[in-house]
Amino acid sequence: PRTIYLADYTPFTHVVEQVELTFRLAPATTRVLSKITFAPNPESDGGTFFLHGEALKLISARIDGAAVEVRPVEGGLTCDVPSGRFVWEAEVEISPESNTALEGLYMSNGMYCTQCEAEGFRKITYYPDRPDVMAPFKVRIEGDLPVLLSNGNPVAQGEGWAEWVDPWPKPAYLFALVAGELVNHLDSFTTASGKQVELNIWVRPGDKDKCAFGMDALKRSMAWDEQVYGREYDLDIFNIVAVDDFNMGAMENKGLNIFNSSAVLASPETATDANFERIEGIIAHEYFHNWTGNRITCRDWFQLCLKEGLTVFRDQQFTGDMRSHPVKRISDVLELRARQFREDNGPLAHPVRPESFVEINNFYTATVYEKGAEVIGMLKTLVGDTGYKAALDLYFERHDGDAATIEDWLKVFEDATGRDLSQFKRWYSQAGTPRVGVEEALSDGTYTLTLTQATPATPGQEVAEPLVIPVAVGLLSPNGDEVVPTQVLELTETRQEFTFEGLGAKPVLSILRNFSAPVILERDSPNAERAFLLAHDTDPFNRWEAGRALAKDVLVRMITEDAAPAPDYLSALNTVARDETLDPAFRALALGLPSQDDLAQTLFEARRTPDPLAIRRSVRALSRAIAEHSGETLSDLYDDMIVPGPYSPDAEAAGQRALRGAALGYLTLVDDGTRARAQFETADNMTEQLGALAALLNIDAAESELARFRAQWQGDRLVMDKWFGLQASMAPPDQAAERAQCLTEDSDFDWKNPNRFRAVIGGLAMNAAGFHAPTGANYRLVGDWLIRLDPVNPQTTARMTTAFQTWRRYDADRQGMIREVLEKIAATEGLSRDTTEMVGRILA
Ligand code: BAL
Ligand code: ZN
Repeated sequence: PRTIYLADYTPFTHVVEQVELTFRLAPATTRVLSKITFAPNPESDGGTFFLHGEALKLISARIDGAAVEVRPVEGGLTCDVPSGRFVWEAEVEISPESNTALEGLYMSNGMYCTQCEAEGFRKITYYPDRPDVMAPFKVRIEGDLPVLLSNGNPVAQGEGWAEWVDPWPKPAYLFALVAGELVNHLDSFTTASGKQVELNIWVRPGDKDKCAFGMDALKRSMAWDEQVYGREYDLDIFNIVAVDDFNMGAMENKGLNIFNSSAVLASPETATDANFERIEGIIAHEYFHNWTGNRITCRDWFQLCLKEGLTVFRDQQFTGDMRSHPVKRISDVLELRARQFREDNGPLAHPVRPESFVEINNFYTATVYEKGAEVIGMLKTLVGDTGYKAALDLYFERHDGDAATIEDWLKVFEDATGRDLSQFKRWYSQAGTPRVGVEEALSDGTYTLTLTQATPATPGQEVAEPLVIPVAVGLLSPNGDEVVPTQVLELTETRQEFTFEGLGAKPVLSILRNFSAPVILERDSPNAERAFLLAHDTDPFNRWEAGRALAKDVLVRMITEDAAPAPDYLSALNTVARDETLDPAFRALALGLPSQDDLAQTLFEARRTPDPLAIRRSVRALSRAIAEHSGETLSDLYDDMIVPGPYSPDAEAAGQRALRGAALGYLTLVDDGTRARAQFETADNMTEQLGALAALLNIDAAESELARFRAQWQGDRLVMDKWFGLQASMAPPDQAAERAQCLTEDSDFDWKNPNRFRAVIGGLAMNAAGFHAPTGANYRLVGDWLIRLDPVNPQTTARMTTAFQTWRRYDADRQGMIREVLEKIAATEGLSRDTTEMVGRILA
């Protein structure tokens, strides 16, 4: 397959002035008629006219009304064109019903829908399918279905047809069409300038009672973007559609967002608190793209982080404002470490703005999204709130209607704040997680902090340059008072000293407050200091972080030295759990232990080969010790944290349920599941029902509850995904292979549905000790399923190869077995470009 390079960017030969599309829908033989006005692009040096097109049956092509002879070339066609403006007309035939890749126009449960980002539009018709070609679209849909939707505003409709006009020029990746037997949850929103906008969430008839929360989240998102970023909505109507078969979470098509049903449908009975929060965040994310992504889009796909990093940053701010900033920050850092650090410290490491790719779908990654958001967070920290606001105002003013680049983005910050960002820009081009070292000294009242930085080599980047790292620090006196409030140190060199005057005694350092940069701190502070910070730090993130560092230290000693759970840690944790001045959601997070994957990576970095079974044993032993040590506290919490009244997904109630659920998880280890069984019986919401089921699965005593859960929820696809996912991810190591096999043979294992495939195969890959069971049976099972899925859905297959990205951490036997599986996948005849690239990079 061909590699594409950022350095090779050239503008398209033409501009598109207008696009008119007519769809005559039929499952196997949809006809797409296009009429596109092209004019020479003054910014192009010329070249051959080329249109992308894949899997299209060309019926006819005309230029200015006359038949034209086209020449098929790889990935599309060329033809001779007039030197000035001309009108291209084509008719093609496509087969939505046989499109299992879920890219382009496809069918899901009888409904037509599209997914065009990144390069799916070329499967709909011939077109310059690149984000820097923006045009207004007019769309006519003909089909025997009651609901026919596209982008923009509806302009005319009749029996079996509808016409839509989108006045805002957009790239083809934002095109969308939906047609089906759908019902709508209808609402409206009045913008700050008084414009009335019709809002709809379109779903299958049985799902109408699961839209209210999503609609409320949408209205809150619209209001928030006006208040915080001054961004108003710009069409008469905003439609959201829920689709069962979808590769991603959701898609921000202009005026017609298409959602994986798991990312929008929710009712108290079927969705957990975590689902509600995720839905709120994704609705906001897609809505915010209307400005950061749609009105200002990306020049080329290398600039993906321009819209994704910024939009993730915006949705994180939104969730923080809606809920709790410290809790959101801790959750985001947990995710960042679990997914992005894992990526950044392995064979798939790549810069936030990659410089080459084979298949762009492989770069919708935690690095582009989450590290992309961290980079924006650092920029905001460095220029301050006022500088950030001035830069964003300038960005919208200067680039509205543009297909922009990271250079454009950084330039608005430079122009608005006067700051030179040339060194900061390295965050976009340099992969790998920087390590920051810390040394402290106190002499004559002067406290000196020496910080160092180093970034390990990553694929294709042997030598890393120093970055601009904002390190937020505060100093506490030994009695817990803050002697130096938070200040941001700018670490720009490989080694740098910072001094603080007038300190009588050695202060306690609270460093990297609020996780001010996506780095790994290399600092072996004494556990007494960590316990002090856990009890006293004024920065909530670092309070949590101190507890986490303590837990990690205890666990590593248990794993490597067979140590007993440290009593100091147990009592510190107990104190936090009981502390009623702390938000229950925060306490729930504090009660969580580092993941088994996190521990495996920690051991690997300490040059020890992680043994997944030993890690699991120690985590379970520590959990049990916590349950025994804090039995009374946990039992009190379990009794006290009952939320009165009907279920509400709000942050406060969810936080109480989270703390109660954490307590239940521990208590179940020592009460034989009595409480969990009772909770399972009486739960009136999915958070409590699923929490009880998971607690019972954790002690391998959920047989009867699993059967009853299934009988109750058989007809609900999203809930059944939970049933599959929990079993795959929680099976004990010696049973994981057998259970996974059993789940894949289940009559409800609809493997072509990405949610279901991810629940089982992805769930198994997340079951650290189970996946790495010494026989290697699960490696082979996952490998064989990836080989089977690849011709059906390359995008989801390629995404799931990441199950193997950490393979070099493990012992020679496991590495050998994984290598064999990866080589078998790589040797599969006709393997997709997507999966070929991923497996090649993992093996390299
Ligand atoms: N643009 C793809 C889905 C998302 O990031 O919103
Ligand atoms: Zn996005």
